[in-house]
Amino acid sequence: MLNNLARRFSSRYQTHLLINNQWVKSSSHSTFQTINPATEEVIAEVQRSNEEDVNKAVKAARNAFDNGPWRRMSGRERGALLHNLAHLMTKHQDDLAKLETIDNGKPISDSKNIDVPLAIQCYEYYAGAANNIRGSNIPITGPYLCYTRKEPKGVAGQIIPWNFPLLMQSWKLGPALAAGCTVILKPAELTPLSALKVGELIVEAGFPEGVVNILPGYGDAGAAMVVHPDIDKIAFTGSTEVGLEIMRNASTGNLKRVTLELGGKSPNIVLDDADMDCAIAQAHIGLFLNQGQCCIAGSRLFVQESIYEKFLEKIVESAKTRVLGDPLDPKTTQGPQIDHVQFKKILGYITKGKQEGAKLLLGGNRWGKKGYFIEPTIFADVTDNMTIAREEIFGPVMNILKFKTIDEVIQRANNSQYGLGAGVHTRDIEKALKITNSLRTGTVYVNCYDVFRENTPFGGYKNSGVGRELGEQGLENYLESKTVIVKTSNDTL
Ligand code: TXE
Repeated sequence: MLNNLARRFSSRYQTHLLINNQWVKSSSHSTFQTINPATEEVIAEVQRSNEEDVNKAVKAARNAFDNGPWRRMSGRERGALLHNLAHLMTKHQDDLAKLETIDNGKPISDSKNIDVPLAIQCYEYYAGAANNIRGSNIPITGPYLCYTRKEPKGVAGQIIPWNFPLLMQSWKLGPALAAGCTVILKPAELTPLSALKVGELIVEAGFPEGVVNILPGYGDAGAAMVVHPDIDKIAFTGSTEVGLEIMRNASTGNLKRVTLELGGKSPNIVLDDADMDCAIAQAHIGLFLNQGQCCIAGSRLFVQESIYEKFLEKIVESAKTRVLGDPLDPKTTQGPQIDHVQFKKILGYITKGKQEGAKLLLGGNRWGKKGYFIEPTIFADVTDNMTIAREEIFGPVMNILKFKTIDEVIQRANNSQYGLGAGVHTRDIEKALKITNSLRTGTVYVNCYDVFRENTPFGGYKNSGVGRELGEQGLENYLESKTVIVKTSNDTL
């Protein structure tokens, strides 16, 4: 039985599976609840996909790829559909931002100014890129014409997380559709709502049947996609643990192409010659953005010895200015954590930090009585071997470590299983470049942090992932290269 809120919700928004451009119930007819993390209330009952639904969606996507009109569309025509989608998302931007905020808990000002516009820009970028896919002409020895064609990989299975639901959907769908693949996308069970709203807009934009299929559900549906022999490519963003499992299982049944974007423990390094106010502002964004639920969060903040005490004083003052509260209030800058599981996990890390001897300078507790809010928390005197310096906390918990020399900080920064991002703050370009070139991470920010652009590759070294998303490299993930050699007559030589 639906409660009143959920009933009202489902009269306005989709809560079903999208297969072949039809909104359908799950095969098992089972549902799951999605919760507003600020109020702990049920927002909606959503249909829960299982393996049978995955089979149906793959069949639709396979048929659309092999036989449908999609296959014969030009890049310009695919791009036009992506433009339609971007346009419809712009028209519905307020609704999308609100859905994102109630389902995920992120402040409405972030949903409006970060998530929604970046997602739209991603679709716009790939709308243009669709008409710019090309192979090359290769002069070879002998009477031959040789060229390469770039062709879509086929059916793509895409599994996304809950921290940036709309944005992660655009990073996955944009390049896949530009390339000409068909897609089965599984949003995270904690945040299915904005993905389903985009599904409505995809149908309205005019994408042919079976090109985009959306399966709300849990990890079991994702796991069924990973082993399905008719899926050609898997793209996943989520935990390193599940990423490793996907890598192991993706060759069951067929040899899937795999891209993974996983966890991190990114070092953010502040040298003693940095503009301190700027470094503090960037370190603040780098850690507290999205309640600390960012894969690239600068969660190991290394500060050079001679400015250490002053830096601590100032960054604590800055963290005190965070405004916790109702995420729908435009003044709020920090919302709740995504759910009870993450909330408890983060509080567990805070306890560990205290037990292992880190110095708690700020916060450390639950905030309020309802919702999964955690106070902005700052630990100083963190050492490399502490649990909070090694494991991904994924919450508003800043860990500050002291260092003396550049060589020392490079070695310590690289001493991690992860390699997603890093930051360097200094006025000295030589030092900035030395550190940048020595770090084994997919992105390095110099005197900034958390700058995301649709045309800029994003991804990790080491256990932070495989491959790069966004930009041209993101598109390549969905393309195969075919070499064509045509015999010509000797006269053409
Ligand atoms: O991730 P999961 P969770 C990290 C972060 C967080 C931790 C756990 O540290 O605390 O992961 O989060 C689907 N086969 N990140 O448990 O389980 C799942 O349904 C296929 C970092 O939420 O990895 C969801 O759609 N799919 C990260 C997606 O995987 C499976 C963002 C992510 O869920 C599956 C999120 C399986 N066996 C968490 N099991 C980032 N890189 O930004 C689950 N899923």
